[in-house]
Amino acid sequence: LVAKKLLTLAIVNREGRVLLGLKKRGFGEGYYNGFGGKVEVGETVEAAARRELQEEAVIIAGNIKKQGLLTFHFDDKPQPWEVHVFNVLDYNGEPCETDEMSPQWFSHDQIPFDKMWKDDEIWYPHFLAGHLFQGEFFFRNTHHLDSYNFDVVSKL
Ligand code: 6U4
Ligand code: NA
Ligand code: NA
Repeated sequence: LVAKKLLTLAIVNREGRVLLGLKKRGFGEGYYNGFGGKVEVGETVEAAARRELQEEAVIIAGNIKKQGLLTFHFDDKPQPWEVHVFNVLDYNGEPCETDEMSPQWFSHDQIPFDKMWKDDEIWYPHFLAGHLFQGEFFFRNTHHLDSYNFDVVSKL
């Protein structure tokens, strides 16, 4: 049995703009993405989302809402990744650059999908519309999206 690896992804969404980070190192380097990472042992998924946002963007989340559950299969990794996507409705502090991420605001109609993971253009419109969603994505050679399933759902 191969357990899934649990990760978080937090997207600050305020006043018609989203806060994304240009990832400076590690998995997804060179891509814009929300903030997040691996859930640690003994930690809830929501606590992990808050911690990663603080570590990577130096802001403290207020109200956050879980909106998506995405599963990524990679032909070159044994474990699927289960990524819990959160909408960060408010926060304290000022986004700052860290070792991992360089933060930048994008208006909803100017999200840089050409510099993001291939799945993002499929689910961001639903995220921005406030829908709850689930998806499963199959990647080859890390970056090539071979196939997917995606659904808007009534609960997660
Ligand atoms: P460490 O090892 O501590 O530096 P950590 O920050 O825990 O890493 P990281 O940065 O590797 O984890 O987590 C990957 C991040 O990328 C998570 O927020 C999930 C996100 N992610 C992974 N695949 C994605 C994809 N296809 N589309 C997307 N986000 C993805 O939008
Ligand atoms: Na991370
Ligand atoms: Na981490």
